[in-house]
Amino acid sequence: MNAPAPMPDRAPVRFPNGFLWGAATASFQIEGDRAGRGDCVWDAFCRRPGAVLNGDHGDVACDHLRLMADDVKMMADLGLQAYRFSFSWPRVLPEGAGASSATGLAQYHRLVDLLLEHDIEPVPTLFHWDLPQALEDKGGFRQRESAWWFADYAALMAREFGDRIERWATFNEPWCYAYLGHASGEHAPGLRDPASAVAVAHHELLAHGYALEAMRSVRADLSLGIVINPAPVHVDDALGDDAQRRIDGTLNRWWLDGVLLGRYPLDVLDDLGSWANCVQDGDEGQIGQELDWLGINYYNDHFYTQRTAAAGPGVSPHVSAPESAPMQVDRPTTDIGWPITPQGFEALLMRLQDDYGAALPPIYITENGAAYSDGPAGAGEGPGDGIDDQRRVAYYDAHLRAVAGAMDQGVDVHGYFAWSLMDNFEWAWGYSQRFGLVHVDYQTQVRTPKASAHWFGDVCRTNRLP
Ligand code: IFM
Repeated sequence: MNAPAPMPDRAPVRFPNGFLWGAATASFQIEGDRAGRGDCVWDAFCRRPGAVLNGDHGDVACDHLRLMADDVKMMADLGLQAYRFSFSWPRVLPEGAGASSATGLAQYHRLVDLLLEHDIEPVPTLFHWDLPQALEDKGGFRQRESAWWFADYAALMAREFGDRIERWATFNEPWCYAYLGHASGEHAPGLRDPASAVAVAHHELLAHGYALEAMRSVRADLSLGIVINPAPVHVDDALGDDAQRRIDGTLNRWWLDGVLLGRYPLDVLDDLGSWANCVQDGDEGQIGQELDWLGINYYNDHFYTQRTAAAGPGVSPHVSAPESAPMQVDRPTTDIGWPITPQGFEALLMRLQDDYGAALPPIYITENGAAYSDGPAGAGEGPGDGIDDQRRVAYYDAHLRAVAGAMDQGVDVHGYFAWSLMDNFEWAWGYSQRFGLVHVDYQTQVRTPKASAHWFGDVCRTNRLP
């Protein structure tokens, strides 16, 4: 285990009045209640032997749909002002399209009611990777038609909830769904086909563009955004600068240029060659609809070197730089092995401002957080009765200071959501990685706020870093 990072002597930092503080989760990662919804790609992926660590799955997860009243009260007690969650598409449309489920919609109406009763703003995302399996069976986001499946679903949700929810995101981290799901195959649906990955990357953005239009035609007063996960890309000399450009192109510029400028970068289209033939005339303009806000998820900078035989049989998600492999760097890491690089967070926010200027809408940090295994005494590594996850506190403190540093230099950040409210299903890692402010005992479903939850709650309430 890494030693807790020392907390240097630092001055308190005050955030602007009205800065929005919250925590985030996603449907498949916490909801449970498998009976109440249609199959999604992650159910199928979890059933595939060896796909998910320990054969873990989302059937129960944090049992949040059953425990939602307690969970919302816990959020209020912690001092959260907003809660970012995702709607499960197959819970409201078990077949992905057609008849909606009254039960599924009622579950979300109850959640939204509870949040509003507790004065917590609901901030839903429409797609956080749990595509209805019924749609995957028709080709999923590889099919152009998926743009209209998604727009219809988005319009339904706007009609149901638009009177009580103002701020919405269409997609969460579409890069991950496209490239981890269809190129490296480490996520659902588990394909390893670069052409499919690029088609998914494009159709997700096309779906985003059509959804914005569809939702605005239901209600003109919604505040609509998308959540992406750009990161600074570093390469060593062995890999070289051109690979840096290519990785940066598909990881970062494809998404940012697409949604903010309404055009894909020409060098990226060149790199992708015939894989990008799925892009039709007029698509880029449709994708570049006006955004009310941009969600940025940041965990760490990315470091790459040349892939060698020693790097093992993995397939790179970076389809235009297949010769690349992740590089271990000599820096402290979180327990999932990700380097801790808060200075890269500030640099990323500055780059957004420098590269996109007036095209950049207000930014919300929609995810940021760290996996640390600290648990209650006897079950983990924390002392006493509490869970003294000071390493997570140090991570949040450093990254919030990076956000504040960028804001001091003019970057227009309006809010911050910690990932995650509670420990949950960490995709191919199963339940082995704990990102929560709140510890979850998966046997008993007992929730225990960690030291970081109390620390973060104070930050939310006081609007400042101590
Ligand atoms: O758990 C995920 C989340 O679903 C999407 N963003 C990154 C988190 C940590 O890996």
